[in-house]
Amino acid sequence: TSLALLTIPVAYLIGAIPFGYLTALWARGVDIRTVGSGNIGATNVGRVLGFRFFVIVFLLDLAKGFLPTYLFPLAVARATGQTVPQLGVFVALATIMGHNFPIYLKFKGGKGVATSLGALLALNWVASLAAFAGFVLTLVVTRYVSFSSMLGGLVFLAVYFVRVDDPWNQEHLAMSVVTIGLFSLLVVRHRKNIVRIKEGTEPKVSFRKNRPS
Ligand code: NKO
Repeated sequence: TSLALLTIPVAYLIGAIPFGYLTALWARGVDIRTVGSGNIGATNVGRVLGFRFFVIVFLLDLAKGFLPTYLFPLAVARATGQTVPQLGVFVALATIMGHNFPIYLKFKGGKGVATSLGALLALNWVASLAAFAGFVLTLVVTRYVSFSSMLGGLVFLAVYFVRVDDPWNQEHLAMSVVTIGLFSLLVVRHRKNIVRIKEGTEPKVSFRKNRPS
């Protein structure tokens, strides 16, 4: 179990790697926290540096959630010959806490959208793919990334709870509680976006090339 316990701080430190901040700094020398929405996520990096940087940061932030959540429980099982129940759920949570509250950036991090999707993909790919589909559809209709992210989270929650047999039994309790907690965190992290959407000042994305806003 000591090896299992060690995976949690390691997952936090991996999740805390601010790929959006680093990409903007290395590619253009800009501190992404001072431009656009000020967020270190893929959306803001794409907003400031261009769409291909959205893709790069999205995939890196997704990977830092997915890889630890997928690999650490397997590695622990291999090394010790025992499976630790629900270890993946806690590794997932640790990577997302790392992204949202990174030690390297004085604990001021992102909103946890891409990292949550990556981590949850390793735990429940069906609900995760549904969430991503919900995100894309909502984005096409509303053109608000923030609103689409929250709706994606809601789709994850809905699909997870519809498909699980008993969410409160031993086997699923951790996942059920963490899923609700992550969705709540996702909404809280978007509170400024929610205010802007109500005020009508939240920027929309454009799907056309060479067009402002
Ligand atoms: O700069 O405040 P901003 O406008 O950048 O950014 C708002 C945005 C922040 O998030 C990002 C990451 C974008 C990733 C896009 C793919 C998202 C797929 C959605 C699935 C959501 C699953 C979450 C499950 C939680 C329970 O929002």
